[in-house]
Amino acid sequence: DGTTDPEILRERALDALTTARARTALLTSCVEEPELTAQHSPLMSPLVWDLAHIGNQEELWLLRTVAGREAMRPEIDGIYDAFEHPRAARPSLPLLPPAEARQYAAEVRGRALDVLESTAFHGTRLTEAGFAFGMIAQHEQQHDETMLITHQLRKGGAALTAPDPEPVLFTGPSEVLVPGGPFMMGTSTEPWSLDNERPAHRRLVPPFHIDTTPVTNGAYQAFIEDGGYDDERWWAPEGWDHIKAHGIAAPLFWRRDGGQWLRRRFGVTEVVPPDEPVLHVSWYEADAYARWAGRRLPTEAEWEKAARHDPATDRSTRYPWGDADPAPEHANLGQRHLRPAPAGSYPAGASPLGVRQLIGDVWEWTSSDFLPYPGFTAFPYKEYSEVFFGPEYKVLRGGSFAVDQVACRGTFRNWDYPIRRQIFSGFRTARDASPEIAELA
Ligand code: AVJ
Ligand code: FE
Repeated sequence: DGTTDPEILRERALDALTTARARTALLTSCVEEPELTAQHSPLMSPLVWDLAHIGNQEELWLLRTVAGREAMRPEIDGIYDAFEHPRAARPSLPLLPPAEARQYAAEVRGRALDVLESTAFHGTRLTEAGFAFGMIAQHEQQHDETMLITHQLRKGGAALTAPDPEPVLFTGPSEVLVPGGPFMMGTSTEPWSLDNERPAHRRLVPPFHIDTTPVTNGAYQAFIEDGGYDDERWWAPEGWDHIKAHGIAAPLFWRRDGGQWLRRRFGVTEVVPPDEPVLHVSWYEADAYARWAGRRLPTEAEWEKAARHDPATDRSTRYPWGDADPAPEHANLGQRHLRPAPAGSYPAGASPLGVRQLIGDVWEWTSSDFLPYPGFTAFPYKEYSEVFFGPEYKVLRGGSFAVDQVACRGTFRNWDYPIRRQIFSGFRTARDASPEIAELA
């Protein structure tokens, strides 16, 4: 769990880097070479760009910054700088071909492991508790999730397979009351937390109800069947304009076939499973569904309070189930499955109040803009979080089945444009507690 022992953290850094590289290798070896350099969607980079970018970031931070080494190939830096070239323009760059990209990333890794051996885990903020190594493992895992999105967008048959999660029979209440009051949001102690998660600070959250599980495909279908996509009342004005301009009338990858909904999932077409959390919806769709249901999206603070605050101890824990690192019985993480688990799964991962699947399965849209916490300082670079703060981005929480545990915790923040839906996004809904209930809470 949240250890600060440098030797344990060094072991953990080695393990996190190795786990990330095995996943990168899988995602870039399960398709033929031409598919690595192809553009599967203008929304995404070619897979071979992600591969060399992973190596380039690792070189930049672990070799050049931590160890003070010279650039290995200074001429390629510009190609792999995410801010120099938008994704749609990346296929036409002089990218390293697959074999060279692999070789470059492997060479960087070999040297980075030497640096890991010889670096003290204290002294500078960058190396304190092995932060830079944890940051780079998280960066690689984030791009592995990005590459998995590219796999989902690619045409053609299945390239990846994974066992399905177990079915579940869930009979609990549909929502949970979270009592009002302050809680500690964010963290100042989690060693590998990223700048936007810091610092820990008190937040007052009025009492509210929140769904016990994410919203399911079945529930979302009821919104569609009720004409939800044709009723302007439910939609934020920009969302309404967007769905009408683009002919959006169902989650991405869904197609109606007679009386049923089908979806494409990693190269396979299947009937949409009604009890699974809905996936590939935009913030606008989540927001509209919630309004139709007489509810709303939770704020980011509500989500984190539901996920971390233990009313019995008045402490904020690292995860809904406590401070222990995630295990397979807690949450659907790490691409173990290629889909969310049915709503109500993972009772061992529930919060003290009984909220399930806050971690893993689907990224959950919140109503909140991506903003800095009071006392935020950009670290180690402004382009990770700071340049994205503002009202254009909405916060997503909790991670999806495609997120590795090194890049997932109760404080972890993700963000995207409200129109985005190729990401592994779903949501749950909330409502204010009525005044009488608020009194009791
Ligand atoms: C935090 C997922 C929004 O993929 O754009 C990767 C993570 N930052 N490389 C992204 C990231 C730099 C980032 N998100
Ligand atoms: Fe990156």
